[in-house]
Amino acid sequence: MMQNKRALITGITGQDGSYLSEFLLEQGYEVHGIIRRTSTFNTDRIDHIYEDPHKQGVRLFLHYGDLTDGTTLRRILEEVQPTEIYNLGAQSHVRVSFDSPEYTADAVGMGTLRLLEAIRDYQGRTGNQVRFYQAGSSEMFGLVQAVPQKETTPFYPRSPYACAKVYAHWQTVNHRESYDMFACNGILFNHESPRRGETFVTRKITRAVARIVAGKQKDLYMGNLDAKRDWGYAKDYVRAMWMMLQQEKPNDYVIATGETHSVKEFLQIAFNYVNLNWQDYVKFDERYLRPAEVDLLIGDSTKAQEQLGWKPSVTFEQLVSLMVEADLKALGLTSPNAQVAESVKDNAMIRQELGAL
Ligand code: NDP
Ligand code: GDR
Repeated sequence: MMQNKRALITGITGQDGSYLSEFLLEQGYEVHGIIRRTSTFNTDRIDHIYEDPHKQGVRLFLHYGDLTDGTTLRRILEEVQPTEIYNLGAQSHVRVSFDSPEYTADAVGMGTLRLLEAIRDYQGRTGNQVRFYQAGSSEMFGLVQAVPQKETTPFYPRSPYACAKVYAHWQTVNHRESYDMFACNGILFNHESPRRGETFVTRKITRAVARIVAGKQKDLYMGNLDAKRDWGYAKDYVRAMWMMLQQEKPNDYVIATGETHSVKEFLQIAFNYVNLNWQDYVKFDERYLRPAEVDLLIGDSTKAQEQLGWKPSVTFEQLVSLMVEADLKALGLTSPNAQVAESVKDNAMIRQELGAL
């Protein structure tokens, strides 16, 4: 077990925050997370690992705060004195960022700067070193400049979200170069799981498939079905974040599977899994279109594979099937196709995920 490893995570209640917390707790870390005050509970994804802080031996702690509130970020940093910070907090929905561009820029762009500046001052004053991970995105590549996209591919962001992530990326690089901080940018391509937010396309589809089977939904309204994404499994991707912070020197890494698939292909596999034809259910609604679209993402993670020893372990078909399985299970349904269901469980992480549901 490691000694004195203390992580602070922004965005701990999100998909990645929840998997990263589990992973770090398994590695022996003390984990602190920043949560937002909301009028209804927002801790569903971490409830299973949360324990009463009055108990002996508890290693997960939550603090109220917000990336738009610099004073609180500084106070939490002083209190927690983390050795590693993972900045996963974000208004992370690309379509929504067109509706709320200013807030998105504040939380995603300025929020990262606030955190970096807080760390700079804290390190300067105490001499304690903090390793920093910034949750960068393949959306920064935006309009296709080259494929596959890698660390040296120029950015061309196509949404307020992506513009803010580019700003956060360069602030992270600039703090590394100006103040000798251990700061890394992960440039992560889309990664999904049964814990994915219900309005992202993958989960929207798999949830709809289960609800259609259950007779709770008839139609599925969607936007651009031709967009292509490089989709991986979130558990594989949080491991990469941690690996970046264990290196001797800070650096930036693309994390991707190297395969691309269209939204249509996702629909086809998800509906086929329950022996349905997606064309019978999917309808078009222009409100799911974006003012500017990212047509094609496919990542080259050679650098991460060579330097970190990271590689993805879940195939596209396994990912889609896992997500449909999980949504069926959540509604108390079993897969209509036992053979396919068994083949999904080839991977130990998938078995664990489905077992825990
Ligand atoms: P989610 O949308 O699932 O989670 C976002 C998290 O950020 C939630 O915990 C949310 O809190 C929190 N949050 C939102 N606004 C603020 C704010 N103003 N201050 C503090 N916290 C805030 O995202 P993912 O887990 O999927 O992604 C994690 C990070 O990685 C994000 O930064 C995302 O942009 C980035 N990313 C994600 C990829 C993906 O495919 N999943 C790919 C590349 C990058 P609450 O629960 O209260 O809403
Ligand atoms: P993305 O994910 O924008 O890639 O950002 P999303 O799942 O929202 O969209 C993927 C593609 O599907 C198309 N699409 C639809 N999308 C949604 N949400 N709803 C629909 O009905 C629909 N129909 C078609 C979209 O146009 C798009 O082309 C995700 C987020 O997690 C970001 O935070 C992260 O940085 C990137 O992935 C990498």
